[in-house]
Amino acid sequence: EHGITRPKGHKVSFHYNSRVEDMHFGKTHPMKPWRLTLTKHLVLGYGLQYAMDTYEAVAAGKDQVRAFHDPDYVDFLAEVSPDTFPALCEVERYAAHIPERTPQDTVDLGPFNLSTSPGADCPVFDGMSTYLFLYTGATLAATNQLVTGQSDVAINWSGGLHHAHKSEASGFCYINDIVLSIIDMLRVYPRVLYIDIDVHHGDGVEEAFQRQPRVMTLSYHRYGPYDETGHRFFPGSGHLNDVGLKGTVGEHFALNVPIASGIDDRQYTTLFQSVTGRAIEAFKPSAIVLQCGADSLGGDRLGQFNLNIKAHGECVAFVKKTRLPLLILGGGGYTARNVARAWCHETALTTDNTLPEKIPLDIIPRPEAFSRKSHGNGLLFPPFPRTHPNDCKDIDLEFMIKKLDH
Ligand code: V1P
Ligand code: CA
Ligand code: ZN
Repeated sequence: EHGITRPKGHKVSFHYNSRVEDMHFGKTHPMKPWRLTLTKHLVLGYGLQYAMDTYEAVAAGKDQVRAFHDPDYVDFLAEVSPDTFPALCEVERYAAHIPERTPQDTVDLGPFNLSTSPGADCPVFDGMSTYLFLYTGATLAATNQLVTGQSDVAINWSGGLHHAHKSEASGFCYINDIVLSIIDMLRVYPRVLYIDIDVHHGDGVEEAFQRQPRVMTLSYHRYGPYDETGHRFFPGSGHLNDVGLKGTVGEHFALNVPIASGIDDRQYTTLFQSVTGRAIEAFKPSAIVLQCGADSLGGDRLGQFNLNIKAHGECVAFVKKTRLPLLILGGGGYTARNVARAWCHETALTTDNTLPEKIPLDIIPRPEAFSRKSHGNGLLFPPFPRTHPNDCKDIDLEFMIKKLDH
């Protein structure tokens, strides 16, 4: 028997559509929608569907996406495929959005920072439109559950694409489902707090609300000086002193916690709980959106932090304790087996279930993903290679708290 129970006192909804799993960004591209298949296998293998209401997501409509994005960009995204891309590039209202080539560019860029060149961050791939409008539809359905009071916590692991701009794709993100969700929430909630534990800076969300005092954005991310190759850790923004657009009413309603490589569980947990705790106290949000990018885990293909799944999950548990309406989203995460472990564990803890450490390999369809000797078959404690030295001095908490007091 699965031993899974429904949570007492709150309702959790889970939003997903398996059609996102078949998508391929390209052979060498780190973003693998297949990590969502593995997550689903663990969630169902452990029986967590008995603890929540599960909903099959439907595609968002173009009109819904236009609530934030440029209408030309939305039309382009709805029509684009590897087949239609060359012809669309010739259409005047799209061609106007082709960025000028800079010497640093390694790939040919089309309109809106999209590209069919191998190695592009935001490639045009088969089924792309379907994928984009589905992950957005799942986030909007989850949001609707919250604003109508039908759920207390709503989860969409296929969402959380925090880099997308109004009329530009960026860093594997095309439609900013987070911004769209928060816009919907603002119709009902006086104040929304956005928290981002992806290893990258949540620049798209911060930018969208930089003049908006009803939304506080708070991102924890890897941040550092230029490396040997003349690059900054992507996207290069999120300095401690960035606090929202100066001279507008949005000033002081953005917070950034830049972090060096190799941060460990103890350092991160202290930092997260003190800063997030103070932000909640000061801002008094009516609802929270939590982006749970799993590229902040140790051993991630792109990330440079050393978090274990337990510490990553403790961030979710800490936020859940506020008992505010909570939207939980995915984001980055490039070592698929660990992404699935983390998000399954976090699904469990939002429903007040504690899962057995041994993954039920006999039940899941692809046990080999979790049973390789080198990886172990535990849920929370797979052996993470610690490839990044800990360059992390404890952060100036006093400084952060002064900012919050402002
Ligand atoms: O560093 C860059 C490019 C190079 N500059 C022109 C910018 N891109 C990064 C993008 C990382 C995106 C993270 C998304 C998220 O926050 C949310 C889903 O997790 C990048 C990296 C890297 N190591 O940072 N792109 C790629 N690697 C890449 C590698 C192979 C093929 C395509 C892209
Ligand atoms: Ca972040
Ligand atoms: Zn990321």
